[in-house]
Amino acid sequence: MIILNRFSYLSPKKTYYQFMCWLTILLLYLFYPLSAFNIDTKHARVYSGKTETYFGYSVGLAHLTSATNNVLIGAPKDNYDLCKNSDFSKTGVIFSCSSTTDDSCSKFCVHNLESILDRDIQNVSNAWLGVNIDINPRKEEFVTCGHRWKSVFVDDQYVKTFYMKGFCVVTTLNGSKSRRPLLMKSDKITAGGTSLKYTQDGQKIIVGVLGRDKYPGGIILFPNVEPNPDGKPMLLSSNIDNNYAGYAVASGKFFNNKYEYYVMGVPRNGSGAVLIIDETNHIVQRLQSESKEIGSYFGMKLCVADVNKDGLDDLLVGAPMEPGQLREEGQVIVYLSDGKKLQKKLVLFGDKEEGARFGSTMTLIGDIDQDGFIDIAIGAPYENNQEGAIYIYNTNKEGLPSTYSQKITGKDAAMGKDMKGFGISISDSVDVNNDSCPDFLVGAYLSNQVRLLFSRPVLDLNLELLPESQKINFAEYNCPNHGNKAVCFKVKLKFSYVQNNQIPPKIDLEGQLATGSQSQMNLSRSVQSFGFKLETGKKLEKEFHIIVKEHPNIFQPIHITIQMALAKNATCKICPILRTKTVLKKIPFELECGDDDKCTTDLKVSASTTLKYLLYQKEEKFDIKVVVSNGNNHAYNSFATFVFPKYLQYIQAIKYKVQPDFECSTDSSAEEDMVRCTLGNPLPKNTDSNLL
Ligand SMILES: [Ca+2]
Ligand SMILES: [Ca+2]
Ligand SMILES: [Ca+2]
Repeated sequence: MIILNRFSYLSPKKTYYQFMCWLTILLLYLFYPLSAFNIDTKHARVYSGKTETYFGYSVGLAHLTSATNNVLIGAPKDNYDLCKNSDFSKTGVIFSCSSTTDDSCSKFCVHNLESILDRDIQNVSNAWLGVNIDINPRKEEFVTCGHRWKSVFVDDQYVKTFYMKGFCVVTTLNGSKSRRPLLMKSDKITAGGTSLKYTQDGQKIIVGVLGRDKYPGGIILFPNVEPNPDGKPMLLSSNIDNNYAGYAVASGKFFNNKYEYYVMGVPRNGSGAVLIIDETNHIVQRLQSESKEIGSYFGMKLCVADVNKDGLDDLLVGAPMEPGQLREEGQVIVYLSDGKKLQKKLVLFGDKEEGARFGSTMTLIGDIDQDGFIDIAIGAPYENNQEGAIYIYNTNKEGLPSTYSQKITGKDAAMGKDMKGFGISISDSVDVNNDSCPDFLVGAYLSNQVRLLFSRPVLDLNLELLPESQKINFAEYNCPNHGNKAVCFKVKLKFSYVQNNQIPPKIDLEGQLATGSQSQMNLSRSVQSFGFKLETGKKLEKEFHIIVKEHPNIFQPIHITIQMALAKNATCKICPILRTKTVLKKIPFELECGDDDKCTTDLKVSASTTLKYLLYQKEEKFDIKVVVSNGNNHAYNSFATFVFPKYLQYIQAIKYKVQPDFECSTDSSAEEDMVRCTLGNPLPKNTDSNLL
């Protein structure tokens, strides 16, 4: 088969090369169906920290305010040496940076706390301040913790020992005032601030704390008000082992009553568990890991999001150490709420790479592809020998799909730098450059790098592929083809798009139309390229003539595929990404075999000859007349084979009352010769095919 459109003819040679090119693209498409979508990795903003400071271990992106830099980056192993009167070392540092300039970070005096804390009873060296950052969703402030912050403990003999109690601090985004510590006063805890999260209304701060000695950990809930109230410990009862309860915290309105419930991960409870608790510290649901692996760390990370847009929050639970086929591939288990309970729905895996620890980070990044449904980024910071990667999952009306739409590796976002640990932290999204497309931060702490990634506008192309008839009549030779008659049909292609602020009013597109039956793709697939300018609000039509030239398998439909792309020379400043790129239409052949489309033939063959007997040693020419009749449905791909001994010589077949594509070919083996003749495709019902 070849394709013609009304403007140009493709030579078979050109078609072949285009076909090979297309085939390569198609195979790539088949094997990497979810390559780049709309997050731009070529123009990311770069922030670099000092070596071995874990710069980027945490990140936070705030809405632009009048006074502040809106990029916050934690470097928990950096030296705090800027703010006045400080002689602590390696406390950990928060940097604030501009979202409009690369490497524009300066240290943020978030813990200038000498006026609040008695330094005799504090040791803030190696405190890991900046281990996490959460930005208040309702107010220009953020909270960060140093979970290794040490406080003094005085025993009965007045012996002082320091132990790691942890510490968090709330501060305004512009740093001008209100540095408010959150003090961990319970003696039962350690590493307070291992995790933290604002409640959805920003009124409370949920701080995850680990248990000390025989005590299990849990949550301390701090009211987010001035001046400095104590938190409410919501620790688990002591008959539960110290099992890292509180390693991850979250909150969500999961159930029909729309109350906000608290969630804590308990990753060392066997293979891990997650508890949903209410305001009175009552456990309302327990999610237990189904993994057989002790130490899969189910519950090490949590993400609350309404992934199926039914108004009820759902929960994603990370199990980053979960092995698959390989060690520490990691996975994320998705629980959907039915209003009464969270129910396990599906498991996400990323690319199942060894040691990736997929699910170490999960962030709701807003509607990154602008389709009205929220999107989620999941980090696998140790994938590919610690290079790291993030995976983007776009929810849709069915919920969260099991396949990702884009994977960004550390290498993709390297911009010439070394990248390690990419995906350890992912911020919420904010449109920082005013193009209506959300942007977000990703940290790569092992190489002390952070990237601000920009999403690109998405163009929803309306693509319609309309064949002139629903079936191809192969019995009807309706168009000329190099002096012969051939079977032809037309397809019409309609394009349009709706412009918004981000999409230019005129846009150059290019496309490829390919035909072939899937089973014979490498035999008969044929491609044509075309380019055009599309204007907003206008429909554009193109018509293609398709010639069916070869002998197709007419029991397989013809596959017509349109693949669209932005023109390579498109002149847009920020070019959009096409959401609808491919349309496939399958057009079956008209078999004319009744309502059931099953072709039951009734082929009969008879042969007669002009010769009564052969005389030995006498050369004599004679005819054999063969009549094949078909009494039932059309017979497709039918042929007659003549086999005769070597002492006879075949001269020619004379067609007489046969179908147009009659063709004979010869073949031979050691003992006999053969002639094979096609009988027409089809040999219509109630007809004879006579060969001489
Ligand atoms: Ca939901
Ligand atoms: Ca979306
Ligand atoms: Ca943007």
